[in-house]
Parts: sequence; structure tokens; C-alpha cells
Amino acid sequence: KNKLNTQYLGREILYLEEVDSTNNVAKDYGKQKGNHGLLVIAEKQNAGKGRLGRSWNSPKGSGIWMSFVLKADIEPQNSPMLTLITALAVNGAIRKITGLETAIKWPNDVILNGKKTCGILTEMTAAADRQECIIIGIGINVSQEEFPEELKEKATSLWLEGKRPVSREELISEILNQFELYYKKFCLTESMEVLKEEYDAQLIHLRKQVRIVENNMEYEGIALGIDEGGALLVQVEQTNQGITTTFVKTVLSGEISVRGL
Ligand code: BT5
Repeated sequence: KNKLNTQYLGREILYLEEVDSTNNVAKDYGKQKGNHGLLVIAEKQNAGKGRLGRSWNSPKGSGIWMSFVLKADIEPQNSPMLTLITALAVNGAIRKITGLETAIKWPNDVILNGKKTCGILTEMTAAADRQECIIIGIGINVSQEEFPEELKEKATSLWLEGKRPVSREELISEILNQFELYYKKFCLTESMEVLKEEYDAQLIHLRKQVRIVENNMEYEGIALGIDEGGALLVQVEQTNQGITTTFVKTVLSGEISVRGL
């Protein structure tokens, strides 16, 4: 059963058995023709990518490894917010289809029982007509029974947590449906203004102690939620010569770790 009811997203699908990275394939297509809404799906990735040169484990048939192309009219500097929009769509779709209680870990993870079940990678490239082309990559662990040694502690799959089979087709359709709706809302202001509240409600670390690692700097504070630009606001206490001051720090990028996770 196909429940896809999008206008443009996933109306054109490129399905491949094996690729290096669906983001790379989508980028090549986007560059040449800028196919707005083109979806690339693979059964297996040999060189799945994470952020900052990290790799993404994508074994055959056990996950959703997909990327789509947006021929975007938005300002390039606003594109990192699309990662947040995508997290909203993925989190909402997984909850709806599986009933599992996933949560968002800012900026690009979906977490289930303390472990990562989805990662998102947003990239940008200039298309032949120079219009900005955005690639959104989504990796979701669906049916893995186990993970390689180095991921055991931090990764999980929908099967491992729910013990029920999940239809990838159904989940993909729901993600695309939800993304299109969120994207439409986002484009009204090109900010998280209208989605901020909904996003914060799904944050795993809202009002909790978090540790931020940013360019070799580390600090701790209480996560207050995101601002309109998609940055994470963290309330930090600092004691200097016996005087404690509290201020709100705006975290733009960086690695965020949540205590106790
Ligand atoms: C991400 O990076 O989480 C972005 C992952 C995006 C993957 C999709 S799959 C389709 C599309 N095509 C691509 O080539 N990529 C996208 P980051 O936050 O940097 O997290 C990467 C880290 O997550 C790794 O260094 C590992 O520690 C961990 N990891 C790797 N594979 C994983 C998996 N399958 N499940 C959970 N964690 C994983």
C-alpha cells in the first residue's frame, strides 16, 4: 500500500541496489538537472557518510538509506535548519508508524532508548543554473539484529527496540509526507519560528544537563531549546574568583553530548 501523498517529494525515485553514498548520487543528479524532489534509495551503501568525514554503517537491506534533492529558493545560510525539519519529519513518522518513543537529539539524530537509530546529513551544491541545490540524506536503522563492535554501545534499530517488523515503504512515505508539510511551514519565514515549540517538545535534552563540545572547547549547561535560527540555547553557569554568573550561550554547530546517555 502506497500512502505517499506529496506534491513533489519522491514523485521521481531512483532505486539502486548498491552505491557509495546516496547523497553523492543525489548530488550528481541535482547538479546537472536539479530534479526537485528526486529521491535516491539504496539497499546498501559502501561508503555511507556521516558529518565531518565520519562514516555511516549501511548494511544491505536492513535500513533506509536515502537522499532527496531540493531545488531550494531559500538563503544558503538557512539550509542547516533543514536538518532540524528533517529530524521533525523522521521523528514524527517513526512514532506514528511504530508507536516507539523516539526523540530528537539536536541537531541531526533520532534517538531510541538512549541509542542512535537515525542520522541526517544535509549538503549543498550549486546546480548548473547556479540555483542552490540541497541534498538531504537520511539513514535509519530498521531491521538490524546486531551492530559492529564499535557501534554496539551507541546504535540501535527499530527491530531491536520494538521487536516488530516495520515496512520501509510505509515509513518512507510517511517521512516524505511529513517533510513536505514542515518544509512548507518553514518556508513561510525561513526560520524555526512557527516550528520551534513543536521541535522543543521532541528534544531529548530539553531542560536537562548537556555537555557541549565545540572546536576543542567543552562546557556544560541546561538545554533551553532552540532559537528561531535553529541554534541550541544553553544556560551556562560560570564561576570566576568566587563570583557565579549565568548566561545563555547560543550553540551553532558542534558536537553535543547529553549526560547519562
Ligand atoms: C550522521 O552523521 O548521523 C549522518 C548520517 C547520514 C546517513 C545517511 S544514509 C543516506 C545518506 N547517504 C549518506 O552517505 N549519508 C546519508 P554523524 O552525526 O557524524 O554521525 C556519524 C557517527 O554515527 C559515526 O561516527 C558512528 O559513530 C555512528 N554511526 C555510524 N553508523 C551508524 C548507524 N548505522 N547507526 C547509528 N550510528 C552510526
